[in-house]
Amino acid sequence: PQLVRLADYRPSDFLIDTVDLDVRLDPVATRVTATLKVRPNPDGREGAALVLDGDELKLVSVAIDGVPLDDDAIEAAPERLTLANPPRGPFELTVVTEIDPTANTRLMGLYRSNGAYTTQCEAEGFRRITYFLDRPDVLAVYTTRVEGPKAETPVLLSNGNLVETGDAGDGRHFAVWRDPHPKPSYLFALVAGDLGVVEDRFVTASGRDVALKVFVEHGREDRAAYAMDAIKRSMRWDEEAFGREYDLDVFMVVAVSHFNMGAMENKGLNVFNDKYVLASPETATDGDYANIEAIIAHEYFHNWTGNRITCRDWFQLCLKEGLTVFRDQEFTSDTRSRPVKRIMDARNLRASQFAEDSGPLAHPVRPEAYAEINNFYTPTVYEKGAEVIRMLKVLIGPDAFKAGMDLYFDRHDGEACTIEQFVACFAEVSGRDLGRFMLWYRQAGTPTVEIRTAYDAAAKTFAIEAAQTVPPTPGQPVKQPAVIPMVVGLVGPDGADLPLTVGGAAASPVIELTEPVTRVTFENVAARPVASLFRNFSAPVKVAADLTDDDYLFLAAHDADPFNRWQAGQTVALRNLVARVAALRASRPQPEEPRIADAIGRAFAPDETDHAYAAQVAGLPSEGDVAREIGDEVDPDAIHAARRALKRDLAARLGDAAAAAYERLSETGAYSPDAASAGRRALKIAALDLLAADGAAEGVARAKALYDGATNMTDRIMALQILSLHESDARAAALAAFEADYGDDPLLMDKWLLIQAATPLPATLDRVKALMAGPRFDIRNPNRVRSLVGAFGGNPTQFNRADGAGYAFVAETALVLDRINPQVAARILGAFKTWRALEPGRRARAEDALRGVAAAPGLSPDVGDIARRALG
Ligand code: HT7
Ligand code: ZN
Repeated sequence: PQLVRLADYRPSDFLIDTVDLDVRLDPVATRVTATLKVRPNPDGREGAALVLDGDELKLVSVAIDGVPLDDDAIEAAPERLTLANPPRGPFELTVVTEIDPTANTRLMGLYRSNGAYTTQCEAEGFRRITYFLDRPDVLAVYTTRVEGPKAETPVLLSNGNLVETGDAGDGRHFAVWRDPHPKPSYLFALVAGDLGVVEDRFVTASGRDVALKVFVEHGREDRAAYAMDAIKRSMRWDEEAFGREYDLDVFMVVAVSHFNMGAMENKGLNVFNDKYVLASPETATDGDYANIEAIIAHEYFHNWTGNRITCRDWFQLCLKEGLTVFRDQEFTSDTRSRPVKRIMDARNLRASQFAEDSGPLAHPVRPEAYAEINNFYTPTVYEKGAEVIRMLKVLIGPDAFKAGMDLYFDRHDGEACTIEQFVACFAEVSGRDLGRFMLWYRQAGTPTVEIRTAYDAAAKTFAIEAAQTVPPTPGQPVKQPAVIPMVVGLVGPDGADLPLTVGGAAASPVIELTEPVTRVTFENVAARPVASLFRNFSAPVKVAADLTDDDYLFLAAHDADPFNRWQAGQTVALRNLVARVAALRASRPQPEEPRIADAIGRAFAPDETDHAYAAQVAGLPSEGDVAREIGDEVDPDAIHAARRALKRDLAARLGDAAAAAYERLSETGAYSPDAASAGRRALKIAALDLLAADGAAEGVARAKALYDGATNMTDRIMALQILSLHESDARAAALAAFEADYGDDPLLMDKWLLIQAATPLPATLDRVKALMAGPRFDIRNPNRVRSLVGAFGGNPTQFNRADGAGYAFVAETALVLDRINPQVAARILGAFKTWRALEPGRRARAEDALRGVAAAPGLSPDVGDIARRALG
């Protein structure tokens, strides 16, 4: 396969200053006339041919300055339009193409779903609409005329401000939109259909009156209020936290049902997967509300980090994605609970990014080569990309970080930038050399930091020795030490932090690990402390410290850092789970650690008021966490059994406390999605989960009662999820009732599909196959595919069935889907990202399945790339 390499970047030979698009909508033959003002790029090669990108395009005509070109002046193919001898100076190029939006099942470019037209252009979808220099460093001002039938497309939208509407005859009408901000083609959008709208307004800090519009399917308008509220709060927050104002007269969000990802930040016209817009207490869970708020914020924040300042090339994807994730994390931290957000982000990073980073698909935050860019919208680029920025802030401090961001916005507004240009802003304001810090962008792999501590009672010193290693990853066998900010505290015997003194002076809690081994000795340490390491998860690393379980239990009770207080309990539980797995595999009795119940049980204390935080404390490490901790020869069944045994043990010890907490926290009053109320529900469900551990009859009865009496979707879904874990009449009845009640609501059926696909029961695979053949599934809808096949791929015991049937099913489904939607098919295949860590039997079966995919004829670049890289 053809690899695109960062090292081969060169500026475009031509620039396009303006784009006039005339789009005449038709279900199967949409005609697009693109009039482009083109000029040679002074930084490009003189005399070069003009090569425009295309993808499955049908060319109708080409003209230069109004003069049609003969066939021999052009070379036209569906994937390329070449003009060998374009004019040497500026010229106007008019290209007419025809496309079939109904046949577009890839959902890239212009497609039609449920009768409405939508576009998706990131990363390389614009070339499926017209021939273009479809690369992010070609910025143009767009004017778009959309024309369609009044009856089917009363709503006609594109980027920017509406400048004209009118009748086009024949029952058709048109709208002209002009976006004054130069943008790359990937930010272009067009939406047309018969949609309902919810409207509001926002006045920016400088007094611009902005019309806000959320477009949804008719009849769903009553589910758009939360998204609208989140838009307004995001706009205000970006003004206050980053000094960024909105810059058009209208901001629009459109919810669509067929969408490859979560949402898309098209300039002034964000297009969303409807799952991340629509919410009501009866149909959405607390998690849905939190996702909607975060994703609305994320896409809105792109207006500055991504749209006003964009990427020079797709290798720089983390420039906009890592930074925008960082910004949405900060928004959520300010809006909800900062410690809880940090814990959830760390959990998520470990589950998705650490897993990716330790397997065959590992790549740097800024990759250096790709075969298919769609496969690099990954947790590494997004979430690790955000962690790198967070480390930068820890290293240079909040004031310099703010100054660096301001400089970045001032200096690069309207440009297409690189990571080097971004980091240079922080180097400049802080006066620091950040050259070595750049390794975080270049080196893949999660560093491990091994810590040794020593207290010298006579000298009253406490020494910390930190040894870092970065593991080899595909294409990178040898690594250099990273620059790792380790934020520490020394917790004294009374539980209070001790002052930090080094060299006779007050020391910063930020220790910079820059060498293979870094040592620091704290002075005047009156009594043996317990080291609290990597407070607030100050770096995305694995930590192996010489602290004892006693030390961690002490931190779980006393650490002033809420992240590490949570982490300490998790570490003890994780150690016990690893020991339990080893015992199971050696047929030894299960090792018990009764004090885990003390750490976890704190969550259910009657005087606990921070319920959201307590819910995190009550949660055990996941099966994936245990698998990663074990590292190789992983047996998912043993891990599942060990975790179940620990839960049983905890249920026996904490049953009364959990039951009391469940009663105390049970819902009174009307549902509200706010963070405190959601936290209360989360803790209640954690208590119920423990009470129902191992299918305990009393807990199952409570879950059934909660399901039957639920007054909101959070309780209903959580009860269903708990009931689904074990075969029972209550399980079957609740699943049947849910389908009967919500069968006509696809987003609720997604939850129903997901719960069944994620169940750790031997019947799961057969049920998933049956569901796939049933009426609630549609392979053309990515949400359905993710809910059923994606969730199955994340099911630790059933995807990893010892007989290999789980692997075969996902591989076969990916091949079928590849013919319809390669991007989503490639995502489904991501289930194999940790296959090499499995025990030999499963490993061999997973490899067989992957080899079958790789050998299949006619693979898309998307699936071919994942299969080949997964096999290594
Ligand atoms: N920038 C977007 C990423 C994206 C995407 C979205 C929908 C469909 C296909 C897509 N390809 C890339 C979303 C974001 O990160 O904000
Ligand atoms: Zn994004």
